[in-house]
Amino acid sequence: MAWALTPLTEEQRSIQAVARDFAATELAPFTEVWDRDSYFDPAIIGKLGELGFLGMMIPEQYDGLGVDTLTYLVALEEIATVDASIAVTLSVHNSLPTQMLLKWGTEAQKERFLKPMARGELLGAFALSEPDAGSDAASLTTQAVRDGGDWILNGTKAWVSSGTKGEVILAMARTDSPDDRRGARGISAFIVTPDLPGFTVGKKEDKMGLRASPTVQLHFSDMRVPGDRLLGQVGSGFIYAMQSLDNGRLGIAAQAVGIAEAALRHAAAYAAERKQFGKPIKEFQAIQFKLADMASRVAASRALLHAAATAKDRGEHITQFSSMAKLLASETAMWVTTQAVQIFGGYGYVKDYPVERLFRDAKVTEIYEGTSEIQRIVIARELYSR
Ligand code: COS
Repeated sequence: MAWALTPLTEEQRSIQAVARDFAATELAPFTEVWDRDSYFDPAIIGKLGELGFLGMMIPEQYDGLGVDTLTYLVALEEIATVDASIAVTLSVHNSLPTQMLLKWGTEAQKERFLKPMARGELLGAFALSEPDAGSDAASLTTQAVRDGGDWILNGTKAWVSSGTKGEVILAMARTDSPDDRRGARGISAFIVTPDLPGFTVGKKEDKMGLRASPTVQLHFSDMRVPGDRLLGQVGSGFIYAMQSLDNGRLGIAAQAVGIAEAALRHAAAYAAERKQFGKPIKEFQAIQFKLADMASRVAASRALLHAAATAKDRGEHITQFSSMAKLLASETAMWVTTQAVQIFGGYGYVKDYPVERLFRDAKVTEIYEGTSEIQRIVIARELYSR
């Protein structure tokens, strides 16, 4: 049913097949119970690491797989059609902390953190948001103060995906002083690890969806961070975070396309089986029209995402494209899963069928890594920036 809108190379098709097989054998039997128990299985990370899936866009020189963005997103979509929680774990790790280290890390930082992350030995996380700084990310208040060669960090980060298991956390903190606030330019990026004194994992969120991906608060209380954990330049952390989110949003779009594709497949199969008024409900135009619209929107989302991915691989500026892909794919995921629940009727509203979970999982794609409203702001602003 899912045809490739962008012709894939043999290598891309083979990595896609590896992801599909992995999802069918290693994830599908457990997805339902992990969702029910809100359980994250760390063994999966080791297995994905063995496949190279935790270093997908990291060059081989740093122990990664070294594939292009399209290959990565095609594999991510396959994982997301089966388990959107594992997909977001992969997306965050591959799009945000590893890319930040690759782009702005020193050789010593790459040796120490990036290489084991690419091998799947250390899982990465990204800590930008705070309890009072979400869409307005530049208003974050976690403060970093120099102390000799070290930095002392105080503050709370919120909505950190993989936060309980994150072993390398790229955290943004203010390095400007209270009497000389510099807005977005007063923020720097730090490589934080859970062994630092003053680091604690706080509240684990009890979420509507993506229940097998742990989301937590992190507390930094007089946390002493060695000077060599600063990433790049002082004052550039917000820019690094924004540039990285341009990539991250492609990952979330791929996750959303996967969720929508899964909902479409389940709904189409159910409509062929379910009989009412003496015939399968797929014989009714009311259902056919829904399925046709679902399939069209999934295809459009995938096409835009693949176009954005190839633009990125050509080195083009993708801020607008990436926000468009995320906006279209996430709103498609929410709409398609809603239609799928409707096609299932009462059976869609209970946990006996996967569309109930897909509906819950879809919602957050319209919220995290920038809400749909923020994507519209970015898209509109870019219209005037050329
Ligand atoms: N790439 C590179 N640089 C970027 C950028 C991007 N995509 N977006 C912004 N910047 C730069 C700007 O160019 C500006 O740099 P200068 O200081 O050199 O002028 C700086 O960052 C500040 O940008 P801006 O003034 O646009 O910041 P705002 O406070 O207006 O915020 C939005 C912009 C709303 C787009 C940003 O806060 C945002 O994306 N919010 C959502 C945050 C988010 O996605 N959080 C989810 C985290 S994961 S749960």
